[in-house]
Amino acid sequence: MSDTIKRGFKTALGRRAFMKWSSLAGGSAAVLGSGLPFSLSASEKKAETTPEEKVVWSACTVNCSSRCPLRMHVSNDVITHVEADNTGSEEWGDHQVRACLRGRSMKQRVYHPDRLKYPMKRVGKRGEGRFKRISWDEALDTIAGSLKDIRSRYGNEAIYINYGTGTLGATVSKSFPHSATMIARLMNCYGGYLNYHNTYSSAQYTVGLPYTYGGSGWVSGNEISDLVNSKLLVMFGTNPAETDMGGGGHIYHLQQARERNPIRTISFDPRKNDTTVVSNDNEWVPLRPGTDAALIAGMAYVMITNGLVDMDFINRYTIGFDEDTLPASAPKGASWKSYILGNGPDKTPKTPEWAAKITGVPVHKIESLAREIATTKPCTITQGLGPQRHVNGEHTVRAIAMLSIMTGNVGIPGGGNGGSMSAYYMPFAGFPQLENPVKTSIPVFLWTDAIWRHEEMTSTTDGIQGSERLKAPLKFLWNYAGNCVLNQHGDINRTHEILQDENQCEMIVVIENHMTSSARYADILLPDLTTSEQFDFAYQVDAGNMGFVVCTQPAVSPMFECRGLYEVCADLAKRLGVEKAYTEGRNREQWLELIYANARQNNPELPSLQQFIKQGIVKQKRPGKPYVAFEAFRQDPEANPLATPSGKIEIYSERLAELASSWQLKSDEFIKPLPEYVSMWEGHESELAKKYPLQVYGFHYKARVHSTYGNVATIKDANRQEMWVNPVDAEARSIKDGDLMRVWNDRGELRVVAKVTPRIVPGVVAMGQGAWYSPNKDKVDLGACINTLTGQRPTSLAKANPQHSNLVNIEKA
Ligand SMILES: Nc1nc2c(c(=O)[nH]1)N[C@H]1C(S)=C(S)[C@@H](COP(=O)(O)OP(=O)(O)OC[C@H]3O[C@@H](n4cnc5c(=O)[nH]c(N)nc54)[C@H](O)[C@@H]3O)O[C@H]1N2
Ligand SMILES: Nc1nc2c(c(=O)[nH]1)N[C@H]1C(S)=C(S)[C@@H](COP(=O)(O)OP(=O)(O)OC[C@H]3O[C@@H](n4cnc5c(=O)[nH]c(N)nc54)[C@H](O)[C@@H]3O)O[C@H]1N2
Ligand code: SF4
Ligand SMILES: [Mo]
Repeated sequence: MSDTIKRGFKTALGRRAFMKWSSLAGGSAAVLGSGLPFSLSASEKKAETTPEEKVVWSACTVNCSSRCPLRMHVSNDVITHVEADNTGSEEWGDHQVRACLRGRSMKQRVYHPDRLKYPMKRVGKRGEGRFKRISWDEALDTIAGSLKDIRSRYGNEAIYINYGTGTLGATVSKSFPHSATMIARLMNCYGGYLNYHNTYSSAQYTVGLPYTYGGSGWVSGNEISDLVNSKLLVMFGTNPAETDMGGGGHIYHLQQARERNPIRTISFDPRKNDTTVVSNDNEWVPLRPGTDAALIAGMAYVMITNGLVDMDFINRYTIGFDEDTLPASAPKGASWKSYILGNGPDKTPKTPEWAAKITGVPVHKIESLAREIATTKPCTITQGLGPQRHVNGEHTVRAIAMLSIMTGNVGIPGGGNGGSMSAYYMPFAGFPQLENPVKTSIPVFLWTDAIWRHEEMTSTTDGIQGSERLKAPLKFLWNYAGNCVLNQHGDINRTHEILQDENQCEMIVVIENHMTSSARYADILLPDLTTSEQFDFAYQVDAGNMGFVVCTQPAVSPMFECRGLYEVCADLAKRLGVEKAYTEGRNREQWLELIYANARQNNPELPSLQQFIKQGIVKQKRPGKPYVAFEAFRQDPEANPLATPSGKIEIYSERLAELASSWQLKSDEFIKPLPEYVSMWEGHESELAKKYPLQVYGFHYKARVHSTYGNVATIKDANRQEMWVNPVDAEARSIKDGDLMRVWNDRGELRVVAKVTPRIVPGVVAMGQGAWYSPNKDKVDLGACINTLTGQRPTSLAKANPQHSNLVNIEKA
């Protein structure tokens, strides 16, 4: 075992290793403060040496926004089973945060046979999955050598940290955003790296909605617990029963609110999703994917022609509803009302008949729902992120907001702004970040483009930020706790092609727990510790009416030659000559102490660190009333204007009109100042639908969080990977429930079992996204990963991933 490895074992802090380390270090009391916070009490020490069971706090830090606490039962340095939070009570706001079955299966991930054990280097072609075991020294020397070489030839802009959300709930081992990772810290000491902006989750939302409401980035809706004040809940593509499953997740708060206030719910979704089936007073309104804006235009027609629009609200708080409130720069006929009534450039009234043809929702439904939504006040109108993960997503998010605006529900309790529901989070602190000397940033979805066509990419063609253009090709790819090299990025076969050319992207470093499809494309593959093997803080930012943070502690010793990221980057820093800047003389425990001290400054109610470690979890009920978005603006719009150019809600956006004329757009690309319905280049109205008549998308599935947990056999067995097919589409193709199907388009082909069900609208098929890509020799994906079928063409405004907008055909295999 090399010195480096020995050092790694010590500093990577398995509980035993840490004990040994801290007793060897001797000075740990001084280092760690008088309370010896990270070492064990006498009784705990006793437990260490006996085979008796001990219970260690940990957490599920994946990207499902629940970040559930876990209690690892350990015997003889082996996890025997996993339990959920046992603190608090049944009371909402002091509740137990009960992990879902995925988190409770954490043991299966820690001990999975595909667990990466040693550093490895690639010996076959990229993606072939042939590797050779190497030492940590060789691995780190190779990485440092490659960084020096690539930097000297292309500069720091050629180094990129890929999107990865596998541990975004952690602090030291945090994987998202890239700027908060230890890799970013290391690269910032070494001249920087190419940034990304936006996310795969919500780019169309975070880019689109601020044009209506101002500011930049995420626009929060009313807090989910504010639903106790509502009379009607209208959800567009919202499915917390699957996407926010944990005991601290949105579904729990939704149910709690409903128990207190059993309101009727209308769910617009191509699927009757799991959230919609759980309550009696839910109405499912199926519609075609990517057509929400048409449906809303049709409802707007009913509201406008029947005098159901809240004109007092419109006149005081908005611009661009009618011709009188259009900004001076706007042409005649550019208002929302003109668009809806057919007095705009397209001369098409957006009647319910017009909307019914596009959406598939019957005329009488559009009429009756428009009346109900306009006359039931307060009404919460909200959206998940499914509706925006489309070619026209930036328009859809603003169109959904139009319903809240026309009905005057913005800024009041029980109402909302049409955005996603928000949640309280308790103040805490993160790992202090260093500044990135490189300012250039690419849209997150365009990293493969940055490999092969960087010279074409400018601010007006590809949304490059921080610089006019992209000056260097992407040559060095860091990929930590992410599966977006292959599995989660668009168009797997195209990505494979791009990555095959080793002269283009020259080095791929993957840091993982398991042999994922992305890991197979690594040049150097590093085995990481799991959350169960290291000290960290796991922090909940999306917690309904109660925030919490967990002190995750090593349940078992580091396995095999796995090492923690902080320590690995410290060893790389040494090789790059930036150790002092990177560590600032601190080890992991000292950083955690500092972070906790910062957190206590932000949140004086936190207990001492020693107490926190002992109790494992801190919870805080939200003080005061649930958050109501734009409440101050509603109360006094002159004193509290929105952060839009006009200070008002901008139904017509001059800024978008300006982008539409200054950006270089292809003939079928579009940026419009109004939230109009625009048909998609890959949708049911496009030319391609003649060849591939079915729309397909991958919903976020309870079997996994993206691809994470996708290799846990028991969960897989309980949630088969299957494609939902309407009986009409199945019968036309003689497909029966349970049949294996061939699914294909010009980009790829997969095999998946049919679930024939009326819970999906005809003309549309769907399956869980995130299944593990596993191609046969003909590149037919037997794992049924949706990204075998998706594309790499970005949306017009956000330059984002329209991964829900795809056409395919299916037949019995
Ligand atoms: N077609 C389609 N594609 C999509 C989506 C979609 O809806 N449709 N959704 C998109 C969205 S919203 C997102 S956020 C992305 C998510 O994409 P990713 O961020 O890539 O998410 P995961 O697939 O969960 O990959 C996380 C990886 O982290 C690893 N991991 C977990 N814990 C640890 C750890 O402690 N250490 C290390 N080193 N690794 C760890 C897991 O093994 C897993 O491989 O996918 C996007 N892709
Ligand atoms: N179990 C589990 N939970 C997760 C995740 C996971 O992978 N698994 N991923 C997490 C992450 S990172 C994210 S970003 C969120 C994602 O959460 P979302 O993006 O909200 O999840 P989706 O399943 O893509 O979409 C939600 C609903 O929108 C519907 N939908 C799709 N297209 C349209 C449309 O055009 N119009 C309308 N009205 N509805 C549409 C889908 O059928 C689905 O029921 O979930 C998080 N939670
Ligand atoms: S997957 Fe999500 S809901 Fe399930 S345990 Fe993990 S954090 Fe909680
Ligand atoms: Mo996401």
